[in-house]
Amino acid sequence: MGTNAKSMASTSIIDGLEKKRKIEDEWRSIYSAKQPLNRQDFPPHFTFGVATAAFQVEGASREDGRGLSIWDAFTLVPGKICDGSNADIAVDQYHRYKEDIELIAKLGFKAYRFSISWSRIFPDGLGTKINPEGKRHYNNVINALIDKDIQPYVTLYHWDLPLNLFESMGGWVNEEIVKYFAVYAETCFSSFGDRVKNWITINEPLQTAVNGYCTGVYAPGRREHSSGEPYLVAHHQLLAHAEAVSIYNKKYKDKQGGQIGLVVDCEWSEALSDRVEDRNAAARRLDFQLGWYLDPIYYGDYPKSMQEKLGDFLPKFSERDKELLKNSVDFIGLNHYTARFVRHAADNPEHNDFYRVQEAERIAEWEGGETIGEKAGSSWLYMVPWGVRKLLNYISLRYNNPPIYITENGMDDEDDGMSPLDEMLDDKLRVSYYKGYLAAVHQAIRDGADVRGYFAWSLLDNFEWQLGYTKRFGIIYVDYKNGLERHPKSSAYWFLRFLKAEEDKNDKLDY
Ligand code: GBH
Repeated sequence: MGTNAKSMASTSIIDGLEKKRKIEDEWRSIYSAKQPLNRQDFPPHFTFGVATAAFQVEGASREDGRGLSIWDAFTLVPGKICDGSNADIAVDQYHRYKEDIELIAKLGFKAYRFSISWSRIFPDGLGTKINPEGKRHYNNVINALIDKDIQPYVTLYHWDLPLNLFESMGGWVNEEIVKYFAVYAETCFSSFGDRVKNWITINEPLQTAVNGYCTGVYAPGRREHSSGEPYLVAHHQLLAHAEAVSIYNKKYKDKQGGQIGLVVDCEWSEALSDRVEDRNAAARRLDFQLGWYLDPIYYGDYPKSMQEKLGDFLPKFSERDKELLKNSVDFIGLNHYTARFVRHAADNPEHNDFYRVQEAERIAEWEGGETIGEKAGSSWLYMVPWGVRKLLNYISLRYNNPPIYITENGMDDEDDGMSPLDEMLDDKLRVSYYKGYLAAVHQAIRDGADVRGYFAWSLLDNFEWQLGYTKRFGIIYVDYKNGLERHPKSSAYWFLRFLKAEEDKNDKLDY
């Protein structure tokens, strides 16, 4: 870097700090005017729920005919999971679903977002023979929820691809997968759709594309063709989503009266300065996280910035694909945790894929230690409540005010095994995270965003993918050393008060 470039970069960083402080000041004044919020401040039909995913909570990995998934195989590869753990037992929700549902009800949540394990329904993924035990299990879960007046929000795919579909055909790189996903999805609609009115096809296709097929941090751990495979994988996930939705709309929707959507994940990207190249970099990052999936759905093709940067690596949609994809969601599910400032960085020939070039553009920490927000347990997660307001407004503007559910939001604590239980249960930082983010969601609704629901991630501490059990995202603590006992944290009691304020201010969790 020449001297010139260097001094430009440092001015840009100083601008960034000023900008950050200004945004924070503005947010602080809105935030303090809003506290304390409670459920009544949100629209009456707004849904409050909690979320989990099958692989992270179920366990019972080899019971009742379940087939293995790519994550079962991945956890066996030495070095992939930081504490060497696996999810064979996880937090045993497969056997404890009644107790967990009881807790959800007691806390006052009216919805539970969980995912179905594809390989419990079709052990080899091929869709030829349904596993009756798998179907029975989810029937039990759904019935138990409805009994307690909790609406199931069901994700069909939260990363646990049947292993056979990877081993026999490469998983998501192969377009054939679309038809297997369609058979699985239809089986779920016809088996459970009389009671499930809220469907999500795929959770965070971005993560399967980039971490599954570029960095290799997630199953199936592919890195070999990182400049091409992620884009194929994303493409096929979009087509699978569209196919499933088209089946639902044609054959089930009228009869069953439900809605169906896609869950995308996105950080907020704030340009570090008003310089054009920084603004472009921030906009481009949003394209590469969100536009990648939502532009084909709302505008029929990938964002221009992706087409320009990726050329032939970006697959093309046929006219039929475009037709199927067009408006193929009733709502957008948004998983959102954190934000970054973004500063333009020149393409670096050392980075062999565009994903890494963009990672180099993100800024969360300044020299001297100031951060974009308070740090959570995971290295990527900083508390930046104003980011969710900006992101919701951005989505509303760009996609013409679609219905949005926040399908995940939350933060984690590090578990170093040293802190006493009392301390782990009194999760003050998590309470302030939820207060801040809910206030920002509330503000976005006032700004005009059509936000319909909010799900806290997560109901329980659970298997946090490559980080194993070292990070705890739950509002309920799980005691891994003592029979997986559940203990509500302060944040769970906070939600109870928030949700039930109108019913009984002194309601206590009898647990
Ligand atoms: C969600 O993804 C998942 O849907 C959920 O299953 C998970 O438990 C939750 O996050 C909490 O992590 O380790 O630096 O490579 C949110 C988006 C994308 C955030 C991948 C963490 C890993 C970054 N996630 N990212 S790194």
